[in-house]
Amino acid sequence: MTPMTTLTEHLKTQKTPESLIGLISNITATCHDIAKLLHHGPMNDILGLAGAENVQGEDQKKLDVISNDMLKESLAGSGLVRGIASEEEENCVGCSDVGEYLVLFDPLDGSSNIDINSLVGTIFSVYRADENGRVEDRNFLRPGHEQVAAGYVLYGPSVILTLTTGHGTQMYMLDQNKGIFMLYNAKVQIPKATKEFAINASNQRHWAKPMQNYIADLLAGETGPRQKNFNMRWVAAMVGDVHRILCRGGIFTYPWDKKDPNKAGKLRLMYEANPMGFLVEQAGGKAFTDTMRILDIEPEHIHQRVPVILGSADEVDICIGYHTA
Ligand code: AFP
Repeated sequence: MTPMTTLTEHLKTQKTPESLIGLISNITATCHDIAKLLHHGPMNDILGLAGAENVQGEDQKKLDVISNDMLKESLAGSGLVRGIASEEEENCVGCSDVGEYLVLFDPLDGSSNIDINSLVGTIFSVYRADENGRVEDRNFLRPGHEQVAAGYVLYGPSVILTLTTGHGTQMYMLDQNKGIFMLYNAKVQIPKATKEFAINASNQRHWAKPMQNYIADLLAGETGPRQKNFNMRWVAAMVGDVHRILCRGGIFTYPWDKKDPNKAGKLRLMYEANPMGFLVEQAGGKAFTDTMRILDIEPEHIHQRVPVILGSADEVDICIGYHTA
């Protein structure tokens, strides 16, 4: 049997700097600890609400808070990180004044799934720190195309790490006994065409006209203008929907809607759209708002929200076509 390649070994073949390998190992080791907590969920008294709201005005689950603290502590103690920004923290948190990296994360994406034992994940995004000294929020406001690494750990029937350092997208599976991530897909490739879409259809009446028209044409199936039948999936955790798309193609969208016209979308640019956009592009897919490439957005705020349309390249082009017509 061919020996399997570990995460560290594979990163070395990509000539990844030692410090970045150390940082990724730090993040994935913490995710392994989060996976162990999730595994014993109901026995650990970690389910349910924490009794507070995060900066986005959303109810925090106990596990949102616990996993945020675990990542914050391990990254701060690594000596590799200048500062972190998290979906669960109001402002960035300074770590080491000489750390080489800035790390942004959503510690537990899809946390409404925790209590029903369904998919959740940790999403992270890494930039090189540019200035010495203390960090402020403004140091994090850089476009997604400057990320040096991005990934997620999906806590499902298997614990999966999907990672890019700009050399394609790879998938690794956690060997629970050894606590090591093993490479199993060295070149993730999203099919260009698809017959599957993901959208929270309960918001349909709130969508803008172009999204209404696009989804109506998908639903019309083979008798409509697309002349083929589409299937729909919705995990309610972006990490689960994006994982499916990386495995077998599809289009995922969380569009702007009129429900809360002051919000540009539901998903966060820095913790969700940028890292997922990097992974999807590195796997041959596309990631757009309704008008532009996500990775080219100049962020204005660390908690900024954006509309998201990502997945199979041809299908994203078609969807964007409805918005630019
Ligand atoms: P939480 O992390 O607060 O559960 O939000 C998850 C999420 O931001 C994203 O992962 C999902 O795609 C989306 O929300 C689900 O939203 P709906 O509640 O509209 O299904």
